[in-house]
Amino acid sequence: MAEQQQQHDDAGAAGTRGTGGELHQEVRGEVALTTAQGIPVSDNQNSLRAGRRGPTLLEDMAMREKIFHFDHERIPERVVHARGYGAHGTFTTTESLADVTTADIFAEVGRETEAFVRFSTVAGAKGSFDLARDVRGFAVKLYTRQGNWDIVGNNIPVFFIQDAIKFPDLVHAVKEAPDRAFPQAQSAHDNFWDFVSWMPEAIHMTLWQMSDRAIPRSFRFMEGFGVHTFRFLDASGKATFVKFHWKPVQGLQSVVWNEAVKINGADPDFHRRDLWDAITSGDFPSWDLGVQLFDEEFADSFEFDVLDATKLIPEEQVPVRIVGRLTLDRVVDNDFAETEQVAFHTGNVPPGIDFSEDPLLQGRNFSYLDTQLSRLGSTNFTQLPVNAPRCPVAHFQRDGHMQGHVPVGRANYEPNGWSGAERGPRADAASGFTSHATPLEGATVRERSETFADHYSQARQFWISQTDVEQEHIVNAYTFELSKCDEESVRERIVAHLRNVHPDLAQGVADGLGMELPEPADAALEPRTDLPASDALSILKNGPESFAGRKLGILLTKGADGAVVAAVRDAFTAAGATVELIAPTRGPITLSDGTPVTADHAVDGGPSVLFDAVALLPSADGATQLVGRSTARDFVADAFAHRKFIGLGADAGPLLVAAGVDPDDGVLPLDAGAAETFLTRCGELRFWDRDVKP
Ligand code: HDD
Repeated sequence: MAEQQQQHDDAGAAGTRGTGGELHQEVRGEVALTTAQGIPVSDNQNSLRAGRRGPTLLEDMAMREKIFHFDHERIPERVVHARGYGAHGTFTTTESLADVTTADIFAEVGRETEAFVRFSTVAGAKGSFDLARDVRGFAVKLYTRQGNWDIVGNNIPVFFIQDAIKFPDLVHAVKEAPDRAFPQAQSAHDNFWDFVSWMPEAIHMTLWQMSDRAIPRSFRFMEGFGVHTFRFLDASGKATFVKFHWKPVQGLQSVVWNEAVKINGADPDFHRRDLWDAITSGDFPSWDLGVQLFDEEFADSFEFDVLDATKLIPEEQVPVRIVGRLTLDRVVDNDFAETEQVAFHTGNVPPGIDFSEDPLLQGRNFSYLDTQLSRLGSTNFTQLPVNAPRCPVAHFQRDGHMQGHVPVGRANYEPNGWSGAERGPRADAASGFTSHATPLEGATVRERSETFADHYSQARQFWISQTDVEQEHIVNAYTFELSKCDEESVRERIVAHLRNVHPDLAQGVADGLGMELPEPADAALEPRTDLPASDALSILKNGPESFAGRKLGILLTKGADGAVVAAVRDAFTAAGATVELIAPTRGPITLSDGTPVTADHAVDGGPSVLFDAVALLPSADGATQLVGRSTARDFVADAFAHRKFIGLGADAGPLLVAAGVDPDDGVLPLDAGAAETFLTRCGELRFWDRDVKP
């Protein structure tokens, strides 16, 4: 059977993997089309009918089976994180953690563990656009030798709420309103901000959400966080608290809001296309796994409760220790089979890792397993190839819809008196999963510890850790979102909370909205003003060191200087960047030196928002031609407004003038000799000193 399966898999692109089928049938050297029952099909164009112009016959089982299957192709989308994109990879352990955990994955340096990652937005439907202002999901499945370990995280290290009982309210509030069914994939509406205004614990997270973290340039350029405090357990059962971080080797990068809005129109699949292109071109993205380890003593002395998911532990207080690297190197074969059917669960932890009492995590541990039944329709979803552990599985769970295993033997219960193969598996206290022996006390209550009561101090810490540009973006984002709220009282209540965060933030937003500053909101605990800034919280302080992995767009025309185009292309490509050409049409054109080139985009379909930097290299005639096209003028004006570096060819001047651009130090003259200098400047990604308001 195993051999037959292998042959089956080898059948090629037209084949299917992992269905347990037999050898494909062949016809004239090609794979024969069959029904799902394996019956060869003679005609896939015409249904069986009574006479050439007569009605179709019920007897046409091939047609009925085909349409039956099609009618049921869709499954319910995820109730949150519906829009996502997945890829395969490998996690390599670079530092042993054998001193603090028995988890096999950290037992020795060099251990490789297969991985699957799904990135997502939270609020939008499966078909929504990629650059919504939203939190990004960062869910990692590690197929360890002791079973699957899922780190179901986000690209933001804190969460909106402290208790899972509020999750349905949060999600209802952010999704489209139930009566009108809009707005889609965004938080800029009354319901969301109304909810937040009654939930001061959410304010810290909204600072992150209104920062550029919520409009990442790519999945490749964002961090991931496990959010909660977990426990590592050593062989003696001793616990060490741990928080998980994924740090992109590519550095952090976001787009600006005006750009995000335009990208959503120009390429709604911007993020998934980026990941697909990077992996298929061999530019494999990597993240370092970091752990913050701390003990009870630290937890007791820390200013906030380590069980409160609306708080983080600054890296300056507990450094992030890098212990492994995750590299994504394979796109999926099939989006539905893998990315849509992958099922993550915070409860999936191998021996050596355990939960904390974080009330958000505790609720999640119920929700994830539960939701898979609605979504995947059977308790047997663990048998799907993307979900199946790579280590042996042996249990007495039996039957259920779509049971794909054929258990042998008599025993389906334990203990039993059978022997040998009949006996079945047994639990083992020494090697099996154990839970931390946490001393617990107290009566049953519906109360929150007062250690969860400070809702503003870390929000302020986040604010003061940002650069001026980042603060400006946060003010603009709150202003934009609240300006979409029709209810004046909602705007007032939010600004009242912001007064407890920082006066500059509150004033900036109030000015942007054209309103008087309201009184500060009542605070359960007086906000602290003594927390120091933390550089790790800023994107711009943690940017990349080069233009590698980024994309340059060259706007050119027939007769463009071939030597300059070649020099720029060579320099950027050698530095690990991608170069794409934009021309008036996609058809082949000839450069000044006779080189034929084919554009990757026609100018109407390749706006500058798709690129990290642009070069304007038209011929003199071409520049005159482009001046007359609004899309070419927008190309230049947007690149300038989004503070991108612009390489200016000798004949491109008229284009700048037509776009209304007054060149500054971020607009660099570009000839063949200047390609390297231009590349180095582009490594800064944006010319933030540019004085523009998009
Ligand atoms: Fe959740 C999906 C991350 C709180 C209930 N969540 C989901 C996904 C991610 C997160 C990345 C997508 C997984 C995938 O790609 O398939 N969720 C988080 C984080 C949270 C969080 C970082 C807070 C720290 N979630 C949270 C709570 C609950 C849920 C408090 C419920 C009480 N989340 C779900 C869910 C989903 C889900 C309903 C939808 C689809 C799925 O699980 O498989 O169970």
